[in-house]
Amino acid sequence: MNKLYEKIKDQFPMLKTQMNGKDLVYLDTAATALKPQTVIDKVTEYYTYKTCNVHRSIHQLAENVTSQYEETRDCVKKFINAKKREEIIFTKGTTESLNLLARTLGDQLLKAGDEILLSELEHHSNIVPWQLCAERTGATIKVIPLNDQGDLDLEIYSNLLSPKTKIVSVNGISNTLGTINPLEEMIPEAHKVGAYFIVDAAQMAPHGSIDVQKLDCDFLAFSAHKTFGPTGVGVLYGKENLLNELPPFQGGGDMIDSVSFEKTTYNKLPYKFEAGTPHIAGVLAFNEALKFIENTGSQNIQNYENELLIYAIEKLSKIDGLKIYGNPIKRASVLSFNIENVHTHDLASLLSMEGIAIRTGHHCTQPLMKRLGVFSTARISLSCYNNFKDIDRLCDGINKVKEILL
Ligand code: 7TS
Repeated sequence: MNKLYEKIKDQFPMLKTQMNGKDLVYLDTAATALKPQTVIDKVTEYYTYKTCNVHRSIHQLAENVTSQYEETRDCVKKFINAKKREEIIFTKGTTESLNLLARTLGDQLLKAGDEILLSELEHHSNIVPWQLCAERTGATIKVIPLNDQGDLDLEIYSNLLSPKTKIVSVNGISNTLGTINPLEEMIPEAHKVGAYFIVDAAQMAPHGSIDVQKLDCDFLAFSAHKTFGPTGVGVLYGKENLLNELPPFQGGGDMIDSVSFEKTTYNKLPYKFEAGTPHIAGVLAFNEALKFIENTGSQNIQNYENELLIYAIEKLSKIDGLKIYGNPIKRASVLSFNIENVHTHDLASLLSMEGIAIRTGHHCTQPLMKRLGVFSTARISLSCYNNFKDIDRLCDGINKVKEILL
C-alpha cells in the first residue's frame, strides 16, 4: 500500500461511505474532488461560530473573518506563484472566470475580423462564452485540431496564429483524455503575434503545481471544488496591468469606490471584479484545501497519481473489447474508454450497483466527442485518495458488467 495514500486516506470521510451497500470507489474526481475533513469543518465553523459579512462592518467578528478571507487570497497567490495578491480574483468557479474574461476582455478587445483561438479539447465552458462573445463582437473562432494520439497539433497551431489572433484560450489538462498540453511552448508563440493567452486550469490545479510567472500566461482560471475545496468558489488570475485595463464585470456592492446617479467610480483590484457578498464560508474553507495540498506536496500527489494511472492503463488494456481513447505524450490521471457493444450508460449504472462511481457521457466536450467519432465515453479520474484496489474493483466490475450484458 502506498505511503501517501495511507497518510491521507483517513482525512476523507467520503471514503468511509457506501453506495448501493458497497464501499464507495470514487473515480469521478474530474467532476469534483472529495473534500478533506478540515475543509468540511471550516464551512461548519463559519456558519456555527463566525457568521458575518466581509469587507463591510468593523466589529471584531467581521474584522477577523475578513482577514481570514484575505488570507486565502494570499494562499492562492502562493499556490499559483502570482506576483501580487491583487491579481487573484475570487469568482464562482472556472465557468464564471471564463465568462468574466469573455465579457470584459473579449468585448473590449475584439472587433470583426479578429480571431479567438480555442482547441478541440476544450470543455464547453471554454467554448460557449467565446461563441457568445464572437456573436457580440463579430470576431471569428478558430480551432486547434487534435492528432490521433490525443495531442494538440502544434504545427497547425503555429500556422493558425497570425496578427488577427487576439485571444488564445486553451486548457492545461483535458478533462476527457487527460492530455497535458504543452503550455510552455504554446504561450510564447501566442505572445509573438500579440495575442493574450488564457489557461483553463480547472483540471490542472488539482494535479500539480502551477507557476503563472514561469508560464507567463496572461489569465488563468480554476475552481476550488476540483482542488479539494468547496463548490461555488473559483479563481481568476490575471496580470495586474491587464486586469487594471479591463472594465468591471458585474456591478454591485464592494466593487465600487463611489456611487452617484451622475457617475460611479470603481474599487481597486481585486475588489473591482468582486461584486456582492461572496461565498465566504467557501473561501475560508478553500484555504484548508490549499493547506492540504501543501502538506501533502503537489509533487507527491502527481507521482502517486501517475503510478495509479500506469496501473489503470495496464489493467484496463487487458480487458477484451475495451478501447482507451488517446495516448498523449503526457497524461494526467484521467482516462476515457468504451467497451465494445456496451452502452456507457448501462456500464455506469451497473458499476454504481457495485459501489463504483465513474462518469459517462460527453463530459461537456461535445466537439471532442465528434472528433473521436463517438457520442459518449466512460471516464475514470483518479486522485491521491484512490488506491490500487480501487482499480482492481473497477476492472472486476467491468468484467461483471460484460458477463451480464454480453
Ligand atoms: N474546464 C475544464 C477543463 C473542466 O474540466 C471543467 C469542469 C470546467 C472548465 C468547468 O468547471 P466548473 O467548476 O466551472 O464547472 N469539468 C467537469 C467534468 O469533467 N465533469 O464534470 C465537470
